[in-house]
Amino acid sequence: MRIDIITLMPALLDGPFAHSIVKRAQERGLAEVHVHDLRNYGLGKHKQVDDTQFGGGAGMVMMIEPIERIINELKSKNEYDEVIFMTPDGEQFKQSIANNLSLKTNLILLCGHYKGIDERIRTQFITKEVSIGDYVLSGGELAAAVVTDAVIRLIPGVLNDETSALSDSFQDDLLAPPVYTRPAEYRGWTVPEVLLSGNFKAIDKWRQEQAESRTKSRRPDIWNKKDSSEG
Ligand code: 6GU
Repeated sequence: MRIDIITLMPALLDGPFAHSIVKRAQERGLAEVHVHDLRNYGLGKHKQVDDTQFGGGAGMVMMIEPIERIINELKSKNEYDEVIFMTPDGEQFKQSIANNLSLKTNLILLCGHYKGIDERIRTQFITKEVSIGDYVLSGGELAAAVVTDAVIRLIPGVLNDETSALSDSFQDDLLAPPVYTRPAEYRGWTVPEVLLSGNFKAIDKWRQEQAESRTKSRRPDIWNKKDSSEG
């Protein structure tokens, strides 16, 4: 999988992909993340990328042409499954979207900034709009990092333990059960007996019950949706 991120703030994306699982995915040749500075595609000697909005009002708006230039350049080299605009008014990102995107080959993520982008970019170039939650970030970069991480870790071979992505919270609309490691007792704080029992049937049952009770109490919204969709 190849992910191309278009941004006016490439420095914001220096960190997230140079470490841990996304780094390993790239080292293993399972994913490539390319960050592109939109400024390089700006107009004129000032590399202009934004302008005031028609009709008046505060805040600059990102112009069509620089974005068209870079999208066309990328499309001339790769075929893209989706051109995704990162925006707080997009579809709320969730595990099912990450699962879906992890099956794609090439993705473009466009990070918005300032007041927004010329609406014609959205209508002409964008195939999907994604938000990571109901709060406003200064730009789409951190959201793009979130989506990139969530998607890349699902690619087969990226995680060492192939089963671990499947047991994540949300993967089956349940929160994950609690986990413990050595020592079995610390300052008198103990580990649930069943986990030390070696009885894997009982352990599975306990984990399932814990996952369900956690989901019920912490995320009744997810629990109730689950009931109605299964009933
Ligand atoms: Cl994708 N962008 C911005 N600027 N703010 C957000 C967001 C995206 N998702 C949640 N808040």
